[in-house]
Amino acid sequence: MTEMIKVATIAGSDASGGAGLEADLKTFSEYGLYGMAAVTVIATMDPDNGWAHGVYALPEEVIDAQLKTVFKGVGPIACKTGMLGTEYAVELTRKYISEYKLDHFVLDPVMVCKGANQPLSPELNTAIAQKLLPLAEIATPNLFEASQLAGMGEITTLKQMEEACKIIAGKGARHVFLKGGSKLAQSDSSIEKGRAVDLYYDGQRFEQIESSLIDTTWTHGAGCTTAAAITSGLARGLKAYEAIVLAKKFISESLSHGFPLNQWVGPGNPSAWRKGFGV
Ligand code: PXL
Repeated sequence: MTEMIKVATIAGSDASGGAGLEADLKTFSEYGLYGMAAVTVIATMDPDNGWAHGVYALPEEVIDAQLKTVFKGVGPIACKTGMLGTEYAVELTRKYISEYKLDHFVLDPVMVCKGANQPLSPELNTAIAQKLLPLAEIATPNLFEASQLAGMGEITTLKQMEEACKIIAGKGARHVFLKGGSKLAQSDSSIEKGRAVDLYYDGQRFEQIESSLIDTTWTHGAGCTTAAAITSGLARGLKAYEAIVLAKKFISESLSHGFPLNQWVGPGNPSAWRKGFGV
């Protein structure tokens, strides 16, 4: 009997299935891992109201009980966070990750959902930066999240991305993967149109990770899937940079096979990675 590698996500549930812990678990599975989940909030979307998002936080004791199940009861080798939603979820996450000395912790600092342009709250963003960045093996902010974590204004150039990475690493993340994605080429004229440029920083060295932009609107859950793929790579023994490069391939494949769920939203397809299942 081969032993399964166990990983966990501490994240919100996306009832529509494309993002949040649903995306994480699907991704873990594609990497051949055993996935666990502690639910922090439940996100809903209303088809009678233009797909407006609702976010329902679970009570503190329910999150605590789930984290106990996951960390004390089983013990993952790696863990990621997604939408935490409340300051008590941030504090509980800090407590369990430090108590169980989890090295492979990937912090995806989710601050808004695509489609909901209201940041959850500035206090929450500060708590994430103060309590979770010091524990993170890798932080995976997008441009907006990086500006919040670094306490900078809007990030529109590669130079500002470098500055943000340095500040975020200074706050304790051992590696930073800052996703410039499709946005950067729109605001930094030195970036060739049609290229997606992300930046990796390990505290000393920068690496630009470039890919061609995938022309799709079906990108729901891309951030969650990327961070889950990075976590999976670490769980499988890859170094941070290797895990990121592999995760980029995984998400590119997923986004190349995205599909609509309805007129509002469509996810990538993390199972696109699995070639030739004969159907
Ligand atoms: O994609 C960000 C995200 C993360 N987590 C949950 C979400 C979303 C966006 O919809 O619902 C639970």
